[in-house]
Amino acid sequence: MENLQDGKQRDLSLNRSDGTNKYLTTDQGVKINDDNNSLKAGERGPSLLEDFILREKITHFDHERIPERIVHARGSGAHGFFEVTNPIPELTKAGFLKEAGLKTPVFARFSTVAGSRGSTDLARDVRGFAVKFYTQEGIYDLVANNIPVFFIQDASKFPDLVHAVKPEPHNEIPQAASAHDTFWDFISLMPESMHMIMWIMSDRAIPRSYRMMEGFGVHTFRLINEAGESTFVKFHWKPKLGTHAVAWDEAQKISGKNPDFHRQDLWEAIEMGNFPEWELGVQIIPEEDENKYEFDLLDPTKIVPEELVPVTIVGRMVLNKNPDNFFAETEQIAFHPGHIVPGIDFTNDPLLQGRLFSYTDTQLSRLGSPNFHEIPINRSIAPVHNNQRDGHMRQEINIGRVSYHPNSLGGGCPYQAKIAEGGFASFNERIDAHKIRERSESFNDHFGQARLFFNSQTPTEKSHIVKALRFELGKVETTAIRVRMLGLLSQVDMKLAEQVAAGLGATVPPVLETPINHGVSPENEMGKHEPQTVESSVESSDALSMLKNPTNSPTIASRKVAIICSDGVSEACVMNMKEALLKQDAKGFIVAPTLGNILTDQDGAIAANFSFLTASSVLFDAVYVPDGIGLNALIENDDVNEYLHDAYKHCKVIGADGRATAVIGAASFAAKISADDQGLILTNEAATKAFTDEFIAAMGQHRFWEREPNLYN
Ligand code: HDE
Repeated sequence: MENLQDGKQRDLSLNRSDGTNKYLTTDQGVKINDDNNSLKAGERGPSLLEDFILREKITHFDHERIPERIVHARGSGAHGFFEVTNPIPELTKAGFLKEAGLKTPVFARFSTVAGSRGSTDLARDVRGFAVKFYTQEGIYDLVANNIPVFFIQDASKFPDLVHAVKPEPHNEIPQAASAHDTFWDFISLMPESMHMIMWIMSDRAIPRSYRMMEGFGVHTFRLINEAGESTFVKFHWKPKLGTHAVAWDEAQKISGKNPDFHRQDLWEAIEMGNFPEWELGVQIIPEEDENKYEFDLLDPTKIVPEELVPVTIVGRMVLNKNPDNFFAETEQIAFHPGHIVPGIDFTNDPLLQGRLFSYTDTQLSRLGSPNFHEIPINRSIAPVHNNQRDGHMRQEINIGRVSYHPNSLGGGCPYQAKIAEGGFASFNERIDAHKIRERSESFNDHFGQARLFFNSQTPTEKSHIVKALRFELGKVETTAIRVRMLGLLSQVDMKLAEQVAAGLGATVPPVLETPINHGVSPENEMGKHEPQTVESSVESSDALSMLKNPTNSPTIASRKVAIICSDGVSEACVMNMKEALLKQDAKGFIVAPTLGNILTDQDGAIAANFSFLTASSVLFDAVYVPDGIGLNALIENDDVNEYLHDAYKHCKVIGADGRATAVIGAASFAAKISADDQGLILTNEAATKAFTDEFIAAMGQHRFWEREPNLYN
C-alpha cells in the first residue's frame, strides 16, 4: 500500500503473488508433485495427451507474448508520486492540481519510438515520457515526449511517418534507426517536419539518462476552472538533474556494450535511493491570446518560446519505486491522451484529435480486450461504476439485473454526476464551420521555428547537428533524397546545409525544389500551401539549448566514475576518491584487468567491480587513474588505452594523480592535450582533497565539448 499525504492510497498489493513458502500448483490450484517429468507410457515411451499439467504449462508458455506497442515498444517505467507545490485553482478545477502538498500516485514510462521491444536504449530517437496520474477524480494521462514538437501536423500522416522510420519492409533493416532511405525520403517530401528534424538531429535524441530529460505535452491543452472558463496550456517537465546527453559515437558504442543502459540507469538509481525528480510546469496562455502569435497554438510543429510565455512551476514528480514485474506493470500499462479529468480539456490540434482515437484502439489489439482498464496497473483509484459489461477476461462481477441507463429497477443507479458534483463536461467551445479536408494556412510556416531552434544552439550543439545529419544522410543510398534534404536544410540555415553537404561530398541545390505531395491535396500543391518561413519574434531562446539551459544544475548526484586499477594501486587515492564521490551521491567503481581482489600499495586488497572485459568507459561519466606502483602494467594495457581514448573522445573528465599522470602521458591523445582543457585533471601530488574537489567540479560540467573539432564554422 502506498501511503500518500492526503490519505488516499493506491493498493499496490492488488493481485500480487510472490510464491514464497508456497506449494507449486497448476492454474487451477492443484498441488504439483513432479514438475520435471511429463507423463509417459513407460520410461522411454511417448508422452500422454492426458498430461493436463504439461499441457497447461506449455499452453500458457505458448501464449506468453502479447503484441508489442506499434510505436514506443521499448520502454522502462517506475512508480512514484506527484506533489502540488504551487496550486492553480484559479485556472483549473482538477483536484490533483488544486491544493499545496497534495500527493497523487503516478506511474511513468519512458521509451524510444522506432525500435522493437528488445532494441537498444541509445538509438537516435525521440523519447516518450508518459505519466499516469491516479487521481481521486479518475485517471489522468500526460502522454508526452522529450521533444516539444512533432514531425507532422495532421494525424492522417502518422501511419506514413511510422512506416517510413520503421525497418524497411523488404528486409527488416535497420532496427531502431532513422538513418535509412525510407525515413529521409518521407521527410524530404514533408517540409513541415523541419523543426522536429532539428531537435531529433540534436543531442536531445541521445539522452544520458531518462532522469536527465525534459518532457513536453507537445499539444496545446486547456485548463478549465470552476466557472467553466478555459485557459490554453503547454505542459513541461523539468528534470532536477538537468538535461544532458551523451556523444553520438558513445551512444553507438553503449548500444553494443549495454543496450539496457537507460533501463538499468533508471532501475539502479531508484534502488540506490537516488529518486529521479522533475518539476511540472505550465505555460499559461489566456483564451484572448489565441491568435496573438506568429504561429498557431494548434500546430504541433510549433513551440511557444519561453521568452513569450514563461513556464510556471506547479508541482514535482518523484519516482521512488521500481515495478515488481516488468510485464504486469510496464508492459501492460495503457496510456491514452484522452484519459483526462474535469479541469483539463483538449484543443482542436489535428494531431491530438487523431491521437484521441488511436490509443484506446491500439490497446484493444495489444491487450486484447476492452477490459484493459481492469488490469491492476491501469485501475483507477476513483470508484468505477457504469453499464459497460462482459468482454474478454472480465474481472468485475457486476451484481444485479440492471445494466442500462436510465433504469428504475436499479433505483436509477449508477446515476449521472452534476458538474458541481464533479461530473465531466466538455468545454463549451463554439464551432461554426464548413466540413473540409484542409490544412489551415496558419500552419504554413515550416522553417521559422526550425531556424529559431538552430539559432539558439551553442557552436558545439550546432556542430553536433551537422555531424548527426552527415551520419544520417550519409547512410541514405539515394542521391536525390540527400539533395532534397540539403535543399530543405538551406531554408533553415545556409551554412548548416553547406556543412552537411561538405560531409556528403555534395552541393546544396540552388533552388528549393518544392516537394511534390508535401502533405497537401493535389489542388493545393502549388497554391496556398507553399512551405513558408515566418521569422520568429524571438531570435534565440536559451531554454532550447541543452548547454545553455537555465535549469541545468552542476550536480554529479548518481554519476559513475571508473577507477582504473591494477596491483600496486594507492589505497589512499582510491579511498579518497570513493569517499569524495559518495559525499556527492556519486559512485566510484573499481575497474581492473580481472575480477577478484587487486593488491594495494599497502598490501591490502580492493575488490574489482568490473574487469576491462565486463565494462567499458562509455558506461561511465568520468575516468580516474589513481597513483600507485607498477603502473607500467596499465600503460602497456590496450584496454586501458581504449578506456582513456574513448573518455577523451567523448569529452569526459579524466583525472590522474601522482605517478598515474604518466599513464595519461602515454595515451593516444597525449600530444593533443591543450593546457586550457578543464576536463583533464592531472596533478603530481597524490590523494589530495584539492584534486578530488577539482575532479568533482569538472564532472559537474558534464562534458568538455571544446575538445572536438567544430564542424560549424
Ligand atoms: Fe503516440 N502512440 N501517437 N504520440 N505515444 C502510442 O499507443 C499516436 C504522438 C506517445 O509508454 C501508441 O499504447 C498517433 C505524439 C508516447 O505506453 C499509439 C499519433 C506524442 C507513447 C500512438 C501519435 C506521442 C505513445 C502505441 C499522431 C507526444 C508511449 C502504443 C496522431 C505528445 C506510451 C500505445 C507508453 C504511444 C498513436 C503522436 C507520445 C499507436 C496516432 C505527438 C509517449 O496509440
